[in-house]
Amino acid sequence: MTLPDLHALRAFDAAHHIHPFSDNKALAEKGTRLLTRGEGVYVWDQDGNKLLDAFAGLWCVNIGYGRPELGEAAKAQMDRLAYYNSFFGCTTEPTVKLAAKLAELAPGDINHAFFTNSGSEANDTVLRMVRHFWAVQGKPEKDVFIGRHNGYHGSTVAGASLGGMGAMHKQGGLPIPGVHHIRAPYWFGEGEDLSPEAFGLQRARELESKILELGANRVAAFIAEPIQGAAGVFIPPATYWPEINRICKQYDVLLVADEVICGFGRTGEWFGSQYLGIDADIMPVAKGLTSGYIPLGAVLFNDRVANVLREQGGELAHGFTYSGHPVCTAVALENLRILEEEHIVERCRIETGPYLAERWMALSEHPLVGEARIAGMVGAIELVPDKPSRRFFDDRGRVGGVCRDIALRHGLILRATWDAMLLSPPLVISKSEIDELIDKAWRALDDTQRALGR
Ligand code: PXG
Repeated sequence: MTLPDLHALRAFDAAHHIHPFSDNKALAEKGTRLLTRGEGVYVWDQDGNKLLDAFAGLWCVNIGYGRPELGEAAKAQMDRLAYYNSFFGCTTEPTVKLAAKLAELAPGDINHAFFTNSGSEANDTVLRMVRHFWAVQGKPEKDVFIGRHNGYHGSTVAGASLGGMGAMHKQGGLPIPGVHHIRAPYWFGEGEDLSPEAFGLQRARELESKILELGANRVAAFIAEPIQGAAGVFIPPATYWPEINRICKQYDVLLVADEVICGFGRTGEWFGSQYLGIDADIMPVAKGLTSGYIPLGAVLFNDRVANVLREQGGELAHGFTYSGHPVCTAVALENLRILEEEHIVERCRIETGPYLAERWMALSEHPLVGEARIAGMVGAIELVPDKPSRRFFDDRGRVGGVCRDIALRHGLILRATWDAMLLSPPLVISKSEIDELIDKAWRALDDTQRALGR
């Protein structure tokens, strides 16, 4: 397609396409960026600009762009059997193989998969299945979920309710009844004078207080991201998750670790639960499961939950036309094959992840940076007005937006949440590409500093 055609498409976009999580009026006036091609860690836009995508699309393109094997797997499956459902006692070969593969990869006795099309649908599935799990054991009153403020679990009714995003709750009458939220272990923003360790314990114990307030007989599950992503990559203090494990066990509350971002190598382990030592009963996954090449999510369950659903659950009154879509599961299998056979997760853990961490953490020396943090290949830097104080800018969010736009002009895609710049590159990023990423980040920080007149 020629360039003028691409620009015409942007006009159609403004006229006809409503974008998610966007001020659509402002966007139509400004014009969207139209991405045309991707290879490895790079994407190209309508003007031919080559951009280093340090955000892996939307936390998902773990194997990088442009791997032909995934398209070939999709085509082979489409040619053989483009679709069949998993209802009426049926199944398909790639879907069975994927369920078995996930049982092998997932920690402990998490051995069972229910397939969805997205992370949001996975979390809607969690809500319904967990309530059913307790109800069929004679505990229908054990139906309350506890999530976290600024948690992100998707944009469907249950997903957005389990999440704790205030702006989402304001639209559409959310959260639904039976969902409560506790505060997050966001030490940089809220830890005040406590040590990270003391703060981690304090925030974990908010779960215990909430369970006691509501009554353990009423609390069905606690849901949280191992590392809170969209909110700003909150890497919890080391004391947080062991205490959460203890509390969930003590009060017999199911622990749901939302692995949609952390799953499939993001932290250098296959799952964030392994990286942080989380004893999850249930793990919703999506994104990196197919590296974003095709939509697919799943809920992974341990033996305890699956056995109750099987033995006592009766007919499961839940499912989607595309639960276990064979083309999507074939693509996922190919993605997992590449992650495994090319040792991508392992390399991220022992070689490229530590190198990225060393270089990313050095950004904390920049006068604009209040903190740098990273786990495997997911990280953040906090931009601050006054380095040692851990204080936010008064007009919170503006400087992050300025830095994001400047980074883009340097050919680097970084995500901004408020004034935190977020990092989540494809896991295949090489050391020289990491050098390029960091050089561009430094330049973006310097230019942002200049733009602030400092
Ligand atoms: N759980 C987590 C932890 C997520 O990050 C979802 C569930 C929902 O997945 P789907 O596939 O339904 O989108 C997500 C998605 C952002 C951003 O701005 C993050 C997500 C989605 C959209 C925007 O960082 N994460």
